[in-house]
Amino acid sequence: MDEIKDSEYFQETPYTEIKSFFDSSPPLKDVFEINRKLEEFMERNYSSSENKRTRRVVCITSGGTTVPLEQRCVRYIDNFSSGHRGAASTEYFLKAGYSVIFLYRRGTCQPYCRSLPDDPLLECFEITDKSNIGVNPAHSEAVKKAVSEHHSAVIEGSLLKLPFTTIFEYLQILQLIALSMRSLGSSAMFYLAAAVSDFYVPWETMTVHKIQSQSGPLDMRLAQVPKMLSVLRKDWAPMAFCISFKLETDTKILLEKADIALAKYKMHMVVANELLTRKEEVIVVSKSGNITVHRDKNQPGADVESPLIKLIVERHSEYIKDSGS
Ligand code: 9Z3
Repeated sequence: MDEIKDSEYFQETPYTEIKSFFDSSPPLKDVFEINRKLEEFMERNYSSSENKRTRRVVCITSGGTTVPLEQRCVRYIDNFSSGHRGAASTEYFLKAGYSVIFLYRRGTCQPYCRSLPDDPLLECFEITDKSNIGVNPAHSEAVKKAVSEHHSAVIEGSLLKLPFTTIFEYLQILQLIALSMRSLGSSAMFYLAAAVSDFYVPWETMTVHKIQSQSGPLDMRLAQVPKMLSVLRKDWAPMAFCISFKLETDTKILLEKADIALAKYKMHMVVANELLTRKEEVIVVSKSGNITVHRDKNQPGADVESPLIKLIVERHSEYIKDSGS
């Protein structure tokens, strides 16, 4: 069994490490557009003026981050995540009345698209006569449901989708989102299901051009990605309700690791899951004890996210009540 060292409990990420990560990251391309979308979204969903809606807002992160090996990137290291957890959770949070900022890896599973075939454009549509195109009847129910539910979330303005690819983009956008949600106080929630790289190549030490293979075996040293969870809790959005995920493939260390994350990063909940059984059950770890949440096996197609989000919403309501807002 992996030995978990005491230092893992007590070491906090030094601010200098976090600052140097951001200072040395390549600048975010669409920063103005992202900030504009965030401002518009917050204005629509949360305002102190009485005649406007005041809603709970959750930032859901989804999919894996990449670590480029070259600045003009041909090769990269990836973190596994299909995005199913984030997409399904988005649907359940919207159903529960939350507004959702969905920070997702480009190309991964999207809300309301889970029951569509792998290649929806080509498989769901067919040529009906010479000039028209229609929905293949085999998929018409799934398409109708996906389109109408997605459209109502978009028209209502309760779903904002922001894509990322690299670890640099992910952490920079997460910071922008957190700072824009700061004023929501305890109505804000972070549900951090993205699979985030632990190691990366700092931009300034990265080769610009494609690494050449004739130089023999590749020998490279990866730096540790500073953990941003503590700075999210302490500085970016100190009143927000924060849930992180812990993924392991060895069940023997899963709960121990989740306990460490709960204490070290002062999370309100840690959702512990094992790779092979992640769609069947998760264990919610919090100060008040552990709760195992299962998918309802008697209902075909039932998701583990359904009871999971129900539990989280209950806990968030208690948190809002206790914090007096
Ligand atoms: C998770 O544990 C997610 O539940 C999964 C979902 C990635 C397993 P899918 O997208 O899978 O439905 O295919 N996410 C967090 C993974 C992670 O990187 N956690 C870090 C860690 O375990 C903490 S931030 O150290």
